[in-house]
Amino acid sequence: MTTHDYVNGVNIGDAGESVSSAEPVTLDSNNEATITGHIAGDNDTYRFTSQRSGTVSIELTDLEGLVGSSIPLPSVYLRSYDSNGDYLEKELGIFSYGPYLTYNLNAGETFFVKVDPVDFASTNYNLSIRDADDYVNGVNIGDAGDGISSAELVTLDSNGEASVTGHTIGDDDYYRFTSSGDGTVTIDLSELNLTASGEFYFRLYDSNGIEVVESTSRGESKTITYSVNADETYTVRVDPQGNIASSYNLSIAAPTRSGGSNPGNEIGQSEATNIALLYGAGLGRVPDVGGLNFWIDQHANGMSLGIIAGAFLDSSEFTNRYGDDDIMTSQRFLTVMYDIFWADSPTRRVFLGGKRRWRSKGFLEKRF
Ligand SMILES: [Ca+2]
Ligand SMILES: [Ca+2]
Ligand SMILES: [Ca+2]
Ligand SMILES: [Ca+2]
Repeated sequence: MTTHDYVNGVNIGDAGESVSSAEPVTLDSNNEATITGHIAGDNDTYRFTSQRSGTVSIELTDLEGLVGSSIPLPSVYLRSYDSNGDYLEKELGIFSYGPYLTYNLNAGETFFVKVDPVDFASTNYNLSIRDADDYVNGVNIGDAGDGISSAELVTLDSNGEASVTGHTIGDDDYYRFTSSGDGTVTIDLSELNLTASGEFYFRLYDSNGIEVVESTSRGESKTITYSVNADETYTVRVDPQGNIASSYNLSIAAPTRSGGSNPGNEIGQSEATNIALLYGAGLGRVPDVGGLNFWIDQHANGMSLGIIAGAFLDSSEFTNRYGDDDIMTSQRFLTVMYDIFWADSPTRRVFLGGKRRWRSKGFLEKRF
């Protein structure tokens, strides 16, 4: 058993008793540091300097005689102090879990932590300063919501994948994602740092908020697989039992649309644009959303653009405005088409280069 204190692996002898004699600790670029120490009735006090803004979790673990013991001896207080050395708060380590505190830091800010045994207790300990924020695809989102309704949105990339680096201090973290395809989603929870008795639940909820998978296995990693449907939203819950603090990695690999069962019922952006242009050509106006989606669905289900163009020309909207295209002369039809395109500049711009080819009303159907 060592009786020395180690800051990031360096033996510093014995950390000071109070704020005024605190051992200095420079946090790394992630605002993290690891200390292994020993107390024998004395206090160990450390001074931390933040490298950036964010929330840190200060965790005291591996207290001897606490883990697995029903008798809370020795008991140890973890105390924090602000940059002026003014006392902030304390947490007592008992039973299975060591104490932890959180602190919101500004870049360059200093704070102090004291390991303070009750009644001259002796124990080894680990003291970890960890970045306590959650990151979705590398973006700091603070803390993911603690319920389904406040779940953090996770955007999947074109491969259906996303990664989360998170942290819990006994609270739950919920994340929701929408699968773009039908198939099996695989969700990994890993890199948990647990005490011997720490346990995580890991749950998946469907779009109705019904729990569909529960993983209760112990260990440093867990995997959920589930058959998901395209365009449905699912929620993942990182659910530590008790007040354990831990960081974790969460990765999501969902099926993509190309792996879906009915790609034939999807049309591309250029096809949708063609239908929108048909509105301009056939009706002389910008499409309404409902009508555009109706014709996009018709086209996705096999109706050709030529037939759709004909439907526009036969519509009461066209007939009421310009007359029946089936009985109008070709000269009249061309005049109508020119009126439409000259009146509607975005459409006209698209068709201007080809206007000399307007020789018969059959052109409109051939054009598409
Ligand atoms: Ca010490
Ligand atoms: Ca000491
Ligand atoms: Ca969190
Ligand atoms: Ca949370």
